[in-house]
Amino acid sequence: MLLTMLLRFHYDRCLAMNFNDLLALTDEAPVAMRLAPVPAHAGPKEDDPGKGGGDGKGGTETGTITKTRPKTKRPNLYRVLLLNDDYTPMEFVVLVLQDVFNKSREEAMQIMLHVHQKGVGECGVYPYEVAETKVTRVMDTARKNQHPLQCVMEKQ
Ligand code: TYC
Repeated sequence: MLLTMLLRFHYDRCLAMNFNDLLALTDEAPVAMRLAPVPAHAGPKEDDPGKGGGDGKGGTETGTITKTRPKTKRPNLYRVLLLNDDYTPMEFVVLVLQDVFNKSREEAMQIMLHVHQKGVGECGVYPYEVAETKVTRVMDTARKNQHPLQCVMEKQ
């Protein structure tokens, strides 16, 4: 009878304890567990994977936010210039400006007159290979027609 009462008392005490109290009674529980109560929520929130828990497997994953820069480089530009001379006919220069540089008749006339008066004038600004092709076309056309017209390019 006494044994039954003792057992009953012990059983009631155990029911009144929470899990941490029970852990504190056992020698198997690690010291940290016995001293510190387990927080109700110790892991990362499922809807907030970026905070605290890393990949959810216990690691601490860190991310680096990098701003990606576009890898496009602006090409070097070259001015294509016509030089004046005393022999190339004005009409030939106007036709070249229309054909090679895609100028309107009026624009071509203006550029030709500018070169005629000032000695040099700009036909356009282009990336290296485009400028080179235009210079070659002007020089080839002038040579075929036996005109001394000169065309050059310079880095802008
Ligand atoms: N000066 C030339 C003439 O009087 C015309 C000319 C204009 C020639 C422009 C070249 O790039 C030039 N016939």
